[in-house]
Amino acid sequence: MRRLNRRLVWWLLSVAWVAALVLLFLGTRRRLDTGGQSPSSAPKGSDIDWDDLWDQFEERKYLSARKWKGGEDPYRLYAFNQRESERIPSDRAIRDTRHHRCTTLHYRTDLPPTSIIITFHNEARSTLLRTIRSVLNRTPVHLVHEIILVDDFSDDPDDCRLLIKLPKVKCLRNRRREGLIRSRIRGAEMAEAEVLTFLDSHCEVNKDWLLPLLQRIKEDPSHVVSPVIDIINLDTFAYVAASSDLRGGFDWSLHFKWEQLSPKQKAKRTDPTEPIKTPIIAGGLFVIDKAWFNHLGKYDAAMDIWGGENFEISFRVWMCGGSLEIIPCSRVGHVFRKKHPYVFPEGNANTYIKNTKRTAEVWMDEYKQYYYAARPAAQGRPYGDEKMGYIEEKWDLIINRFCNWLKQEWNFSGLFQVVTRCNESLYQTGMIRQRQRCLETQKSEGQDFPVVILNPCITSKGPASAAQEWTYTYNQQVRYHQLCLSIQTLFPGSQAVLLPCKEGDGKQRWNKVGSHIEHMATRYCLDTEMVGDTNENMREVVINPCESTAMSQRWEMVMS
Ligand SMILES: [Mn+2]
Repeated sequence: MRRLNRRLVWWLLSVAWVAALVLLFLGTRRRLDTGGQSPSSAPKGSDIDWDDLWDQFEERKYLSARKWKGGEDPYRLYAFNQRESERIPSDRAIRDTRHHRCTTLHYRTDLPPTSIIITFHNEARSTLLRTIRSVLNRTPVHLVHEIILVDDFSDDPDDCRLLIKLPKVKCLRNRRREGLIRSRIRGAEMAEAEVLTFLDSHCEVNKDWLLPLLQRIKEDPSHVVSPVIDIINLDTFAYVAASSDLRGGFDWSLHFKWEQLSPKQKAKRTDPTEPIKTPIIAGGLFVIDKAWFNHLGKYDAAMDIWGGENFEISFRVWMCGGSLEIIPCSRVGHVFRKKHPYVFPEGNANTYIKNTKRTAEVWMDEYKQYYYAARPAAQGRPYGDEKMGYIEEKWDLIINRFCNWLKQEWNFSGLFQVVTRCNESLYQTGMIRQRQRCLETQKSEGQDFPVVILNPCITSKGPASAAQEWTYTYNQQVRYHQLCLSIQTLFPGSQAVLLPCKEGDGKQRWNKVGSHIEHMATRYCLDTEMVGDTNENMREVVINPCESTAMSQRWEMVMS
């Protein structure tokens, strides 16, 4: 009996062995079949396949490593030390630069996988490979749905094509030079995952970089998040920790710069792992929910090559009720260079002017004069034929989807001013009714401004109904043209009056809470009282302590 068992075991083992050989053979064939197509992808496989794929990937050959000659300039092609980059292994270890408290955080187990989009034009093979390899080495496998390389018409078409042998990597190649912006749009359109991660092509991601970013998006998909960007030294390729007390800022010429948090803001930050809200993102590296990216209208596709797109997308995110954050527990290194190594077909300065001018024209309204003052060369410059259609489309987008910038509890100079017009276009118009009667304005002799009364509603459109037409604005004013609903005194029973609107006057702010209209400064409710004791139709409009059962405090805003 025991002998029979042993035989059975041997037999089973032999079958398993043959089966494994057949599978291995098929697996190899499948891998070979996938090469050379565009767009195409590496085979899907388990983690175990990954090592296998790395073994097959002939790194030295891909890098076409060669001996550097004495007089050769290693900075010539890429404006960083190419020789040093080639000397450093693609999977080198780097220091974990996070605050030690980050290592104690726990992340959700249901984080969404992401499509990582890396666009490049004539990138050094060594830095591009290190970017990809650091992602594959330092990201949980199940969170990387795919890595989409968008080769923006590099001189050598093989740069991208050879890399699809790596796990999860796909390659798209543009047929002509499109620039970063249109390349990213192309990558995003092809992405299969629900979250998009944009990475630059000369980065190295650090330990657990992706988890806190995805976590933030899982919490609220309108967050657009960016890591702290560490510095990879362009001469030595040393990985250096950047300060995590920085946020993005800009001057009126629309030049991006890093800004120190103020001492007050720093003092408020008791938890170093908390996100830092930022007016502007640097633009190279960020994570965004795909549906939200599409909802915002993606990028301005008429922008060329590089630059300005980070302002444009940042303004859009804030104005449409999202937020931009730097997540200190996420660290990604980036090779910062002193100049662009590649060619701008229309010239570097011209392209930057065109792109930022589009941003100013589309988003900055009267504040664009500051832009022109800071960048006089932009005046009279062309900025693309699609301008008008683009602007109209974007304004529709904002108005339809109701940006709620002011609902954000905070603001910052500069950007706050930029959004003024956006907010002014946000209002609702209609009647404010109490059963069959409506708030009405009535001119009266000897008064500077019309008085506010309650009169039977007029539903047919015309001059009569105009006196019952109110506008409720984003900043909680109840307006009749240039006049705002206000009160005479802060005491109960005080009459509601119309006064010229004044921005920031608390007496002119009203909040709709259920069927009540609450006066913000006093917390009393809009109420009606009979005048004298006979005429039921004549009621005056006052404020009184709120009472949930009082019919005279029930209002309906019939707004469009
Ligand atoms: Mn870069």
